[in-house]
Amino acid sequence: MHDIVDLRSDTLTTPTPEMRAAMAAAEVGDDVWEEDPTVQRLEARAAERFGKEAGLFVASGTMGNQVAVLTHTQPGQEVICDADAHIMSYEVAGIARLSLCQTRALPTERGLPTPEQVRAAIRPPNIHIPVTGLLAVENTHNRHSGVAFTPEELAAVAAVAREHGVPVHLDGARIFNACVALGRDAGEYGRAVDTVQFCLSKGLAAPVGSLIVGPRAFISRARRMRKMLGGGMRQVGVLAAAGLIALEKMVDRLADDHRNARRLAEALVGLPHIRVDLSRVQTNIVIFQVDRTGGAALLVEGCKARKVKVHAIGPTSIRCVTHKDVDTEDVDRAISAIREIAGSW
Ligand code: TLP
Repeated sequence: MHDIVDLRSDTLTTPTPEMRAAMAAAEVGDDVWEEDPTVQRLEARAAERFGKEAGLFVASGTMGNQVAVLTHTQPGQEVICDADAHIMSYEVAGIARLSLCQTRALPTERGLPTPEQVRAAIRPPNIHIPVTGLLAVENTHNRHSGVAFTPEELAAVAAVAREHGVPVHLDGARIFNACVALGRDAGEYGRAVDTVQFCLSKGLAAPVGSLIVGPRAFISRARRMRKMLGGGMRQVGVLAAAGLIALEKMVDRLADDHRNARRLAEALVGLPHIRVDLSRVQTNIVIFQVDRTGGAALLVEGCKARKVKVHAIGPTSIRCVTHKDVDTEDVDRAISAIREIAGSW
């Protein structure tokens, strides 16, 4: 039990004592010179996990996604993604500003375009229109309450892109949540797409860092893009050491977060003014609607007064994310708080 129950994001997780000890003991070198053994170990392990040739350690999920887009595309091209994709909605228009590409946002039911949608969105050769440069998919899907797609679902959309010579990037910020929820291996997701970005600093609890994995030649070009963005870090083995523990030891416990999210979502069903779609709550994210004008802000305030932090992602939408620093008692406190507030309206 914690004094404050913080459900705003799994980015709030703090490093474990084992991570801190590993950070203190890490063997380091200058990583721009590719001489940091701990970073090299992390990059190799990450690549291996996804069945890819090489990996690149980057500062954040946003940097990983944007470096991937920069590396995959040419200026003036178009990037296809779901209309609620993080890569388009929450990355400060990086695709437009850094890669000089436009996005083709497809409205979807659950966050993954269908193969037919992708087929219709890929541009035919024509002097007037942009060239499709990339298909970006997201798993699990943040804005769709953490829904998890199977490798087969990703492979089906990727196949259409590949038919047209369009590469596929997976924003797998929470791909290990999908692996745990569906009992699938990271390698199966790696096979479905060309490149993957995944985060160490969300549910896996490392303090910093993400990886891009993909073909060796792609990763070499991505390394230059990372340098251009100022992401060439030096004795960064101190961070990679925590990342290795995240990757090796923190994946299986994500099942606890999923159980807690489900517990929360199920308790919300039937509360006055609250609507939740249980079919979407497969991992550690619970998004629910508050049927009252300005309801999200009121709920955030009410919860805060009860030492529970939740996040408004729209005027009537709330997101709660479970993680290692939220236990079952904490979840029950959040449930009581929401029940009390909604019941008083
Ligand atoms: N998401 C954050 C916020 O940016 C919204 C959060 O609290 O969930 N892809 C996905 C699917 C993400 O959810 C996030 C972070 C990122 C990429 C970016 O990762 P960071 O925050 O490390 O840049």
